Amino acid sequence: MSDKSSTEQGKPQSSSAMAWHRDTQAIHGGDAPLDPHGALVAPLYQTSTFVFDSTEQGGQRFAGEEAGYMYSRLGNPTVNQLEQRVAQLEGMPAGAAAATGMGAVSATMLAFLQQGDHVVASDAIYGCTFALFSHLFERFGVQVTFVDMTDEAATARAFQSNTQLAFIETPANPHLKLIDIAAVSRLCKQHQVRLVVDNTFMTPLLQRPGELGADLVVHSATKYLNGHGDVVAGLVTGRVEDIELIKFTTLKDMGATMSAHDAWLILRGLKTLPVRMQRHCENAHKVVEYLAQQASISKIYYPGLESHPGHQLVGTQMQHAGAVIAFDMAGGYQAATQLLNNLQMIKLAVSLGDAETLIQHPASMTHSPMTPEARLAAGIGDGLVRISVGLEHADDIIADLAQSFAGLK
Ligand code: 4LM
Repeated sequence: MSDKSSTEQGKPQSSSAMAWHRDTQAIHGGDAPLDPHGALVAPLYQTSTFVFDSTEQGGQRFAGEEAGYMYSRLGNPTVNQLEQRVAQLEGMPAGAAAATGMGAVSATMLAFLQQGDHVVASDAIYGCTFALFSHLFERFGVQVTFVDMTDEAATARAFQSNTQLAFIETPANPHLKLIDIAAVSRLCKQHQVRLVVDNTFMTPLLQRPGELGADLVVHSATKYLNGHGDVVAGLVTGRVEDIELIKFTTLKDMGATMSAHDAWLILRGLKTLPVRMQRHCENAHKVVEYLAQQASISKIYYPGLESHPGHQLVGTQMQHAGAVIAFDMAGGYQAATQLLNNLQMIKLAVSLGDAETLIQHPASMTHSPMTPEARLAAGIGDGLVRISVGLEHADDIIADLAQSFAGLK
């Protein structure tokens, strides 16, 4: 089987679509010509395989000599439309969709790594990304140095002659550590290392890492991009050659590709991304103002607060502080547990970016794959709580928090 197809996949974005406002790209990005019935909404190509006119045609498609689809793991029109839309939003030439955010992270990293290579990674990342980099990569002879990427000198020292990739999340999960993407990108360029940025918490509406020098931008599309809590999915965008390598090696052969149905749901979700993000952010501001008055909270982590390290990046690197807030309960694990257990409307669940406000306990949930030492080093304590502020009326979110804070013993 050829490693390449010559379908629409990886095709550079048209210049007119790249010039649209993001609100327009969120709705029309990747639009195909009208379907034969004139349906407004692009059809869902819920098919595993594609029929050839002749044996010769099938052979030519597999050889990459004729454009056209072959098999949905190798490419699907619905998935391709989503890939193009997200690439446009990120301002990147091409995109690849994965079955989950972790599928996107692992397919992206593994496409460029081999035994003996080294990765420089931020010490503040999602728990399963940490597990992938530390536990799994080690088994395959790839070493990762975790470093505080807000410290430029320490980051510079972490690069080695065999470093192939650098990986950051900003704002980072779970407590919103901010990293200067342009500064890390300069270091990466000096060392001829690709920079991968996980942009899940911001979405391309609030931050476009490609414009700041990132080579590859990954997403858990499970979160804001879909926005409705009914899909797990991932995306990566970047240069055409890099995306083709990811698509036709790690994604194709390891098989973590996205289903057409999930792509169709995310295409629908994306249409409201700009209005959802605006409301998420407005609500988060109100919630953080409320949290700031609570005596039982010892520390709040929110990039919009002037006290937050890296706050100067809000308004420059990132257009807004976003809608995820973390805070330390002065009473530690017990107080955090009580607060979470007494909520009524707010849902106690991992994930973020949904219409529903979600709250969780990182040390025992999203960041439980980290070793206690790594959690300690990253400042993820047992009293830490993370809230993803949803789209409900802000007064109702605050009222639920208020009744739970009032009940703390
Ligand atoms: C959570 N996060 O935090 P999939 N990158 C970032 C993430 O936050 C996540 C992933 C990748 C959470 C999941 C339970 C910054 C996930 C991985 O879950 O594989 O789509 O994304 O609550």
